[in-house]
Amino acid sequence: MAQFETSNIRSIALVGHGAAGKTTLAEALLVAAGALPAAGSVERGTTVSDGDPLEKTWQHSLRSSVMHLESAGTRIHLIDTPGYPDFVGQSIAALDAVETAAVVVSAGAGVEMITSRMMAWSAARKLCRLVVINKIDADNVDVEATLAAVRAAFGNECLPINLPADGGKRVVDCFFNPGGESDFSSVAQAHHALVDQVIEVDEALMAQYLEQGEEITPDELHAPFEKALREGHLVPVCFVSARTGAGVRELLDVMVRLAPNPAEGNPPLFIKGAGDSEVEFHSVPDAAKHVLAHVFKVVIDPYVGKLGVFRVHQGTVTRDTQLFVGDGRKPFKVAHLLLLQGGKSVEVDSVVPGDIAAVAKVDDIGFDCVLHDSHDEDAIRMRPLEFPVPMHGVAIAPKRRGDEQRLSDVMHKMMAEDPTLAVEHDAQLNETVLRGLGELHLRSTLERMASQFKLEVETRPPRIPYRETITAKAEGHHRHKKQTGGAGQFGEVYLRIEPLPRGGGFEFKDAVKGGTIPTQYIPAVQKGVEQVLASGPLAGFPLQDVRVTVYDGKHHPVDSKEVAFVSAGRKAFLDAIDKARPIVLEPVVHVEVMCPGEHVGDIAGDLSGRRGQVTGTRTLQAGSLAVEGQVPLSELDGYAARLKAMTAGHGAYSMALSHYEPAPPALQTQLAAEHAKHRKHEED
Ligand SMILES: Nc1nc2c(ncn2[C@@H]2O[C@H](COP(=O)(O)OP(=O)(O)O)[C@@H](O)[C@H]2O)c(=O)[nH]1
Ligand SMILES: [Mg+2]
Repeated sequence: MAQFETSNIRSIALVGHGAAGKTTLAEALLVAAGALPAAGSVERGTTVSDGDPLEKTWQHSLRSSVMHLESAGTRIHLIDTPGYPDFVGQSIAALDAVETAAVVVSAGAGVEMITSRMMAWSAARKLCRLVVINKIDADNVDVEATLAAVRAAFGNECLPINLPADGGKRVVDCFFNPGGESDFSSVAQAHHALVDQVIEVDEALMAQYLEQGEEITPDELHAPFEKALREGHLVPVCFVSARTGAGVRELLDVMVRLAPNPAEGNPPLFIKGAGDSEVEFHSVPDAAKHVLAHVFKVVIDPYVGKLGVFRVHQGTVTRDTQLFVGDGRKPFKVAHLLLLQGGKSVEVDSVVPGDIAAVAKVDDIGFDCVLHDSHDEDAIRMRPLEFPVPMHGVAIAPKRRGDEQRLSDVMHKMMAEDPTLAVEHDAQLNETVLRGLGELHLRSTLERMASQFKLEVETRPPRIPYRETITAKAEGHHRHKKQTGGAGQFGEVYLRIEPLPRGGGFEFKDAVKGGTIPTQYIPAVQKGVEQVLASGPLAGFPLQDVRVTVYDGKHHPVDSKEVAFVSAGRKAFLDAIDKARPIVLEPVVHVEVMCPGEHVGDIAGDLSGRRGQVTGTRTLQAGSLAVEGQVPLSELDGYAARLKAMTAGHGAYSMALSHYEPAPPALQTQLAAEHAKHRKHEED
């Protein structure tokens, strides 16, 4: 396989709402570049990127898929991503592997929920953006209106670089060689709009253009074009039909000639060191420097094992390179270096900045880790991405007895693949809760567990993940003293507790003076205190946002033992909580409901009726709207069914944790009473 230099590499993610045609477009691009003899179809389950058995049954992408092609001496890495809110974690992660986000919009459906989210997320990540309006072949689509909607939603810097012609059967170029007739608007005008927009970022060129009235060639425009892309001053719009192939060659041409190479994009931000010595730095896309590569995707296959998919940001990785994982001390040797084509792969000798490749069977590799080859630069990581915090939960237990350990192993494997999955243990009910972004997300996770790992589970609705905290400062004290025949037990602890701001977690401080509690017993006190955290005394929920300061105590030269201080620490903490006005916190989620316009009133009214707050509505297109709001999670029980009923099946929603806030008093009392009953039951 030919080697490519960084300047001849492009990395592009196809992102956007579900059913916009991303997977079909990826297929069409592979065919147009000759990487694939003929296009498969999503419906028949024969595409390169939806190769997973579950994707074939569901007929849409559940995971991101990495592909590559070659065109005009350029290697293009493509990442096809899922477009449903439930699977958006994969799409967010892909943004760290590319310079360009190609946001695919269906000409029929227009701007949708994930379209706007991906536009915003990729802008926040400083990616160059390209809008691809797909399905220009389809019947009854108003392509002109879709372009207008894109510009209304994302600004006038969205400018067509080509336009549909012959009723969507082909496209005409507005940039390199403008000419011909388009189905709507003038090609010459589109050309001038582009040139005007581009030269705004280059004063010298602007002067040449304005004062001397000189024509500017596309070559002269290249550098300012890239600058305009980098600064978000220009978002080119292309038109295609992934189905008929119209505009696909032209899109490939745009990717080769205009999409930034790694040196033309905005370099990503890395962080190294910890605490005060933490420094931020940008990678340099230079093949001769130290290696910096970022793992943005991990696939765990029961047969092949773990595959770490990474983007090279700096340096050259060759077969036999020794690489460190994050701050790991022991390097691993790259045995096989793979370029992926969906589920298949080809081996290559080396990869350089801009390349996306994979290594197999390296245990230490996890999602989001950085691979590097410098011994002294430890703890290197990328500026973290923000993923939605999963709140949709299901309590699970293995169907077969004795599978508990395997369930825990499999869930850890699945979490390593998916940053939007979480597992919680409900200490009080001794129950395992799996959390994801939505019903579909959890269902596909459980299906994968069954099909891929042959692990079947029973499910039931989980408890709401309430939390407990305190609202006042208080002091606590306990003296643990036991005299049982021989050696006694003695330990005494004085501590102070105070509330931390929401999200502050837990802090433990040792302020003991003069060794009244000997240093070696402090960990025992901390252990006792931490025993309380999993199940708070008020209603049995995890306790958070508390600082505990141990400041005094007493010990006995003979009878003081670890157990004594564990017990004293625990009871002193309970004593303090009792006086610190403990309360129950409830999770409030951010919801986004997408529905046809006529149902907006009902949806908003219904959310308000659920102690919710509607924070806004956004027009998407084609008569559909997104209603955004915040609602306590406990009020969303059965919401999927309710939404279906309200919108005759045309609504969709997603949610993620917003914050925790005090539960209403009646709910507090109820939860505390249930806990008291439960405890009494256990004591009887
Ligand atoms: N008419 C038409 N249909 C298309 C086109 N591209 C994709 N589709 C169809 O739209 C549906 C969704 O396509 P898919 O590629 O799975 O979309 P994705 O969810 O964005 O990956 C499928 O039924 C495709 O056959 C197109 O250019 N024209
Ligand atoms: Mg897809």
